[in-house]
Amino acid sequence: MLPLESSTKDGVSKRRIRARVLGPGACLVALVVGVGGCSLTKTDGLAGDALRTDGLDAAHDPDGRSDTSDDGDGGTGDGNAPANTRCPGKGAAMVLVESVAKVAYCIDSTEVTQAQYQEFLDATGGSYGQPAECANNLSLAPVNGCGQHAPTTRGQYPVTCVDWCDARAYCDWAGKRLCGKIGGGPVIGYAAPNEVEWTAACSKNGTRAFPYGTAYVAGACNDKTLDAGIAPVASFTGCEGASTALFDMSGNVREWINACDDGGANRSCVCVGGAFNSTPPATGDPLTTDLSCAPGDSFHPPASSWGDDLGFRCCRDALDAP
Ligand SMILES: [Ca+2]
Ligand SMILES: [Ca+2]
Repeated sequence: MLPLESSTKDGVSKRRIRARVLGPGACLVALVVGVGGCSLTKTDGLAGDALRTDGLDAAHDPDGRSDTSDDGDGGTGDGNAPANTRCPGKGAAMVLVESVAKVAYCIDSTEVTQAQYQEFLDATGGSYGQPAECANNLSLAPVNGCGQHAPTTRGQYPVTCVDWCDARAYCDWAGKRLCGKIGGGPVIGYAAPNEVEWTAACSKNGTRAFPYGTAYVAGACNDKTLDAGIAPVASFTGCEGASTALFDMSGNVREWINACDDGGANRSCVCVGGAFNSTPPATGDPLTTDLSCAPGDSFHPPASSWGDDLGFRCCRDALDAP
């Protein structure tokens, strides 16, 4: 069994699980994320450019457009990178990236915000078709009593206190998908980091340990160094990367991805990137913190879990270039 920390607040059981190398969920992380750590270690500060291909960075406009990333808003918290016509969908504007295999795909420029999530709840009346593995997910609303869901006053804060099925449903409604395998579908068992949408985008296809570079920078992103608590998305200009207009891939809230074990309704799913309460690497080793793009010690709680430090963002295939 996975180690479990639980607390009760307002009669609601809150579960947060710290990853250990135990159980099927841990195996998944070891395969999905741990291997990424190995890859990053090899390339960190060394010949990372060997893995790069032209057009990896949305800043270089792989679609030939000039507006992909130079939004000029400087991360003011509105989370609104200019829309990319190759990345349609509701919610956050998306950043266009390209895989090592030159597959173009899109990732939300920010964590999904409270305002964006509320739009989903309002539009659907809180009811949305779900796959069989989410049959037990009876509510799409953030868990009452967890976090501070107040979309009218905290609209630019990331939505939290949503479980994996809630995140999946939102992304589907938005015409996107919960970030998973490049090309679509879930990450099941082994996947190289460069095959995982979220991890590849964060690490610039395995060439960076952190979204902003190869080494940890204290204060760049919203983690325990700042002790600032949760913040509106895209608040920290130093936390932009690995593509222009891609924010908070490290810290603020950790993010569900479509990487679960095969446990059915009781499966565990991976959360990536760490949160405002994550401890930075004491030795500089990216494998010692969950704030890196491919952490050695990540989270993989049951899909039904939720927390005030846990949100998500969405991905999708890019439309063909015009
Ligand atoms: Ca739910
Ligand atoms: Ca984050």
